[in-house]
Amino acid sequence: MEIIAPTTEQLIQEFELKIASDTKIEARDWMPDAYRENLIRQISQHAHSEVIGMQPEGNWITRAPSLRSKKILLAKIQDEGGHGLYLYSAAETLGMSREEFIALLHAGKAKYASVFNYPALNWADMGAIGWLVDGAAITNQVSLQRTSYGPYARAMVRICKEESFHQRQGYEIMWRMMEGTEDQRTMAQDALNRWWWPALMMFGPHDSDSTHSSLALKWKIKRESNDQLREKFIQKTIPQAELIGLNIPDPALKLQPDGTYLHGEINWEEFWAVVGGNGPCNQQRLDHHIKAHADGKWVRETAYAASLKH
Ligand code: FAQ
Repeated sequence: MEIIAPTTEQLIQEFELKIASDTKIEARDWMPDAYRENLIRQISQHAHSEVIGMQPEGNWITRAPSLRSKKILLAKIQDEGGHGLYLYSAAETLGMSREEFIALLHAGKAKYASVFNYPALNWADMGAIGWLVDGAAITNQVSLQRTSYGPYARAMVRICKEESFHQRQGYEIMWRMMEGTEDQRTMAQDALNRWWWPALMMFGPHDSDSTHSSLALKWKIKRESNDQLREKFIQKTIPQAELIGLNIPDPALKLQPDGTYLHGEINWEEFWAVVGGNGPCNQQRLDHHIKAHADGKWVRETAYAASLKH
């Protein structure tokens, strides 16, 4: 019997039916090129963010104020490395190798989250990063657990469990500092002042300026828009700041009768400068990654050689 290959129209129809019925798209399934490309771009950016994101906190492991805080910070940073691993693996199912992803990062052609362009200046920044950066990341990632691509969705489920611990450890640092001395309270407020706006920038440009959102939302790669997620984060984080006596560094902040907050506008010029590769620590982050990757070459080669023996 002759087997007739489906036409492109039939393949598109089948793909869109799966999207409409919330059936996950798997690596073996046919998918439009634009769907594959958008996923590769987003997951690669996400994976690079997890790994580059280890640097601002890694800088503080040797200066943690107690053994307890050092152990927690070490475990947290190690988790972020693991998240990068799950995400590179998910992205590899789309047909690009880990080496290609890393080469694009090193060539400055792949992005990572803008927030990791900012320096971590003191211990309170460990609190602000966990509370705000992981807090923003988890707001986005809870939504991404329902993304239409199976390997990405499954990676997100595990990542979210760990990210929620990270958010709490960061908030605990801030809370304890706010219960401490006047100097500690000043440090905590200063860290919030420096990390608040970069954390809001993590959600990307306004929906009206977002290049990829319309297709990503249509194909359920993204389940909520940049502005919807940013708004969720803002509304839940302000009460957390108030509870421990911190002030959100936004003069336009105003509580409305319905209990939600009006807030000010992000400095978009700064955002686009950072996204364009001109962030304060971009070169330092890339140089460090390139060096660490070169230093680890012998480990990769040894692990590979050992794997051939079994
Ligand atoms: N930074 O059209 P859209 C973490 C770029 S994980 C840099 O709206 P999209 C854990 C965007 O790529 C944090 N670039 O883009 C952790 C595009 O440029 P392209 C990472 C940005 O993809 C915590 C252009 O602007 N999380 O923190 C940013 O639809 C602590 C136009 O933008 C994820 O990556 C930005 N903030 O929406 C680790 C989540 N925003 O590619 C260590 C997954 C936009 O055309 C320590 N990603 N751009 O050259 C996403 O959900 C999406 O990619 C968005 C952006 C929402 C980030």
